[in-house]
Amino acid sequence: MMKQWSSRRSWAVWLSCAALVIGLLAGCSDSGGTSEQEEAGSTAQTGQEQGQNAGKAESAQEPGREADTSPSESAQAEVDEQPSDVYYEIFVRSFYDSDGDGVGDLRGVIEKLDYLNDGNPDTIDDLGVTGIWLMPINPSPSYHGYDVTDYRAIHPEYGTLEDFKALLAEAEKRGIKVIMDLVVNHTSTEHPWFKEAAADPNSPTRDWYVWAEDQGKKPTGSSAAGSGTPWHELNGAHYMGTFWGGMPDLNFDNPKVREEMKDIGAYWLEMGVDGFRIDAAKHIYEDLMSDKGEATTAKNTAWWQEFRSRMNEVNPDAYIVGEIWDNSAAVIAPYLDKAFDSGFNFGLGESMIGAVTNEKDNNLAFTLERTYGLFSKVSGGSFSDAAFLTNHDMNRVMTQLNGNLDHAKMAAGILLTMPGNPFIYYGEEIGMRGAKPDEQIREPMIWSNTGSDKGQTTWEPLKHNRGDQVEGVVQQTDDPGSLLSRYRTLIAWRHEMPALNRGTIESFASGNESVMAYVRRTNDSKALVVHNLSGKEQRVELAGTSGGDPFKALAKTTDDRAALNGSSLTLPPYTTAVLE
Ligand SMILES: [Ca+2]
Ligand SMILES: [Ca+2]
Ligand SMILES: [Ca+2]
Repeated sequence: MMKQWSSRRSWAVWLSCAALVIGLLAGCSDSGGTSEQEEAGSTAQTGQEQGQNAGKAESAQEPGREADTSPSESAQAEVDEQPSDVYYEIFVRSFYDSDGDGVGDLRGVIEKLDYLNDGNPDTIDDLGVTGIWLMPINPSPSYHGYDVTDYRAIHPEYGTLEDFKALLAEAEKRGIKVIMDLVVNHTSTEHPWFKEAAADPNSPTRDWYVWAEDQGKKPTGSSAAGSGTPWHELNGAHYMGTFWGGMPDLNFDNPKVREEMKDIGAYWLEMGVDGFRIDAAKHIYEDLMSDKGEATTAKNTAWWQEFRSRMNEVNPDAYIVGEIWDNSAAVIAPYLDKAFDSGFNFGLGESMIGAVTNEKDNNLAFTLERTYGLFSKVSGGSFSDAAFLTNHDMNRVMTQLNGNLDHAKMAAGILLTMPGNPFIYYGEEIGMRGAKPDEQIREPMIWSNTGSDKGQTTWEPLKHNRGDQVEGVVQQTDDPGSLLSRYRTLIAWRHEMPALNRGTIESFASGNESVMAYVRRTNDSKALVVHNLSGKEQRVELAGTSGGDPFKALAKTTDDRAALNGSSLTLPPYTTAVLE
């Protein structure tokens, strides 16, 4: 994935980058380090931080409203395309149960692959995703799995290595890539490495962890992940656990830890895994609040470059996406330099939800255009963005939207016309709801409201997704007006239009604040995406607003009443359309 794009840079983009870096760095003041204690069992993080960040993100974008100063206008010959897949994030425990114990498992995922993508481009009753991200599947004492006890095995409740290999094979048949969560910042306290280390200060794995007394450090300071004190007392000593006492941080200054983690990555790639979602990527060395800064980032990225380099020996096309929980592009950027293909774009998620909630354009394309200029430069043209509305650590988007189906459809419309790899959190496509605590944003996938599906998982009682709160897959599947149908339609557009699939993005001034518009452009095609975010019919006058060739045809629309008369585009309420 990295090769063919690597040297494609235009001079215009290069020249604009110096200014971009300065501008983006200026906007990167505080990075929400408190957002990340989820698997620590903390329920402290609520919509508050997200709300604050959303405001920040929007105001940062305002300057773009006036003038379309697209750097690509003068350099359309070469754009940095972003090869893309649509990924679907699966919490295996909640997805589908193959053996009747109420707990989702890998055989259950296999049974539902046809729902995700049946491998037949002619059928349209499947979602059409081309990648899945499995949340942790290794053995763990916790229901969520983010504290691992064996990095080379499968959680017994989820199945066996043979089941996993079968899943890889069945997914490949259907053109679905499989990436898995890799949680290496910390292990479980139940991991044999840690049990030995804690029991005996002279054990071979003692130095695999960070002990204050051994390293001559004072067990003071506060966690960079916002979980209070990161030091936890055990057998007369204190170990580092940035997220939670049950998750002791590994010591990446120990070469044996580095070798072990590279071996583990290689092990899964050799088995056929297509890549990794890297948990807590910036916390490898950012343990304490006082660690934050460029020197720590440099140590983090040096480690991830070393990891990447080893993965390239097994599969240079492996896709690696990092969880670097920060809204600032300047914080993400260093990780795209020969380390990760993508960093999840947390700020974009908030911008998308903000725009549909307020029914107003916030010109997020303006920010992306500049962000991508920076990412393109630092990655040598090899990055792809990773857009998402929400993930397993956030209140579900339908809950954030107060159950507004029109808004949910518009959010999907923006997400699935973004550059790079959009990620869908399981159940988002049917409007599943959920709010913290964490178990309640990870409730069982709703296959049918009648409870008639034998594979329905039941490990967690439904608080937000009962039959009177959300319609199941079976209830939505044949309804052209359902949210599920909208997701299918939008993903199908991506498969049909190269500009939507791998184009870059340029802001487009629609002259109408209820309309969000942007151009997606590849080196030989382009498309204009237009969203009417409001509940009223809107018009956009295209004449004089676009550089280069005008857009002449309505290629796609979610509402047949949309019309292009000459250069005048009319969009019914809550409509997404694409022009060529
Ligand atoms: Ca099961
Ligand atoms: Ca199909
Ligand atoms: Ca760490």
